[in-house]
Amino acid sequence: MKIYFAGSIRGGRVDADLYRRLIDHMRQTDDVLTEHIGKSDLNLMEQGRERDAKIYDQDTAWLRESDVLIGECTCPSLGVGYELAYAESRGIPCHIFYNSSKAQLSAMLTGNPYFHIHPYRDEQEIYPVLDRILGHDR
Ligand code: 6IA
Repeated sequence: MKIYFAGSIRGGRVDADLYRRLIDHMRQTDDVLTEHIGKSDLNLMEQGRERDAKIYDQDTAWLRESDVLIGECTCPSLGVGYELAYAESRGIPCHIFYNSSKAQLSAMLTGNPYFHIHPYRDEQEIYPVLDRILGHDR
């Protein structure tokens, strides 16, 4: 499966290591188009309209070719919210994970029956759910 993994970048990088572990897990069996989300050395200060336009074009192209969007939404991110709406408008299945002991999700996500929402309290709960979504029940 082609997976679009969405996680916060300019919204904050507190969960970057978690993103990397989730991406590494999914990469064992599937194709993660957005591996960079888990990188620890992203230069968040680097910006510019031209550069950002390239990022937008690339990410929306990847979204259109993905089979599923997996979002980690504990750390709120405008970009991830946008990607979720973009995926919904194109009928791409969306699975949203968030740590319910650390964050409350926006009602615009929890209130929308299109989204599959997976609250967790411990990271280890995520992996079997991911395997089931990707069709790798172990
Ligand atoms: O609003 P945010 O920056 O938190 O949005 C994060 C989401 O937007 C992620 O799921 C990404 O798919 C996408 N995104 C945002 N910035 C980038 C990016 N920047 N590269 C690729 N995808 C991005 C490169 C680093 C940049 C900060 C210089």
